[in-house]
Amino acid sequence: MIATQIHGVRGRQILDSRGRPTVEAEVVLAGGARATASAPAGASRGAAEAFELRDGDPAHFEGRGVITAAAHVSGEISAALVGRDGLDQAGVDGLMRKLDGTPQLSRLGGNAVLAVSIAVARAGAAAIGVPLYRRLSELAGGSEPTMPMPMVNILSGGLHAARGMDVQDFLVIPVGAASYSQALDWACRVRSAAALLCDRTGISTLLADEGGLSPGFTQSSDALDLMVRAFEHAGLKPGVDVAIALDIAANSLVDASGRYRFQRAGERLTSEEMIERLEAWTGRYPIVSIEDGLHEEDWAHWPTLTRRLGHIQLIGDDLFATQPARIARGVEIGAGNCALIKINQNGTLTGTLEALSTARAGGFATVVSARSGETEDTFIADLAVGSAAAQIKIGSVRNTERLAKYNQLSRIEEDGLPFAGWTRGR
Ligand code: 2PG
Ligand code: MG
Repeated sequence: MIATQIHGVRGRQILDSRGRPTVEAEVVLAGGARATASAPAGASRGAAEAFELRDGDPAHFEGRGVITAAAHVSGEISAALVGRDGLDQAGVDGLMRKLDGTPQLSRLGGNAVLAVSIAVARAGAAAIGVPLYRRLSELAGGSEPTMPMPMVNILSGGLHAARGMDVQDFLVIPVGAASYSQALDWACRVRSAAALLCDRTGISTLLADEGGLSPGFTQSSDALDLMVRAFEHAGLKPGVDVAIALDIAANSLVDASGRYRFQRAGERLTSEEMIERLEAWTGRYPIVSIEDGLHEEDWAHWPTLTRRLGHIQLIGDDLFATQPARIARGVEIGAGNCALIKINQNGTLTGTLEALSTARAGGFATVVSARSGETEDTFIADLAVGSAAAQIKIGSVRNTERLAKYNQLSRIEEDGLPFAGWTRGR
């Protein structure tokens, strides 16, 4: 018997930040190391994501239960993994994929497989007595652990705020910050300033799903104006200290005819018009990053978007869905210049690390990202540092499921790691 051999794996149903069930896995190694980990869940989802297995029983959590997925963890997955070396991450992940037997992990559930995958990584790190980010750095091929630049949600619309605004996320990137802790300080100042400005004009300051505000503007330009005013109110220079990132989440705008529908503003744009709109905003506002500016299957127009706006960061989220093959296609045709990395879009840690290295090899930037449905699990903080992704997107600086990750980064920062800073599109 070796101490890092998997002794047992258990699954259970817990709740996420929207009060919806999700899978937690608990892994015990033979030497006594023990770890739990849980799967996040998205609201705006790409078609190429790993499958989220839900029970569909209307009498139990409105059909959203994950009892079946949790049972797969305690049953089939546990039976296959017991006795395997917990330090053989690629072997463990490969075995689960094989056991599942489907391209999108739809039989056992991507939520079941992912929870086990990251619990194994955490248990392995505990067994050998190293911080998780160090273990992840090793698994990522020895990248130098680096503190990521955070992009922090300030205003929400789309599926994260009952479609109160057309654009899903307005975020701040503290581009001029010299350290992670300074970036966090500035982001908190901007978040407070935005709330104060909303409050003064009688706009509700209740929280959207990721802890952002949702002022419910009809025009996206009003939200962009508010961002700039919040920067100034916080005493920070727009475009120098702090800049704007957008997540358009264009998938959720497309109507049956393939047009981009800005429902609140009463507009329907073609792909060309959408590109022009993004270009106009970028000319008028200090925008340095735009995510999912076009639909996930609008491959025909992504290269045009990239030619026109490639001086800033253009992120593919639903477009790539953390699938190495889709990222490789994006690199090949010039669709965007950055890949969003979400562990549950891929389904395993090994697959996620492969997505990261595919992006990096193609010269793309990377952002490790949380989902709108999260738990107190802080895995992605260690992943962003260990893989040297250079950027992280967690949501707003509100709500414990978000703060747990920011706080984990603050703990890691004590180890004196270098800060990625901001290099693109200022
Ligand atoms: C996104 C994410 C996180 P969701 O679109 O980038 O903000 O949202 O988890 O709902 O897909
Ligand atoms: Mg997105």
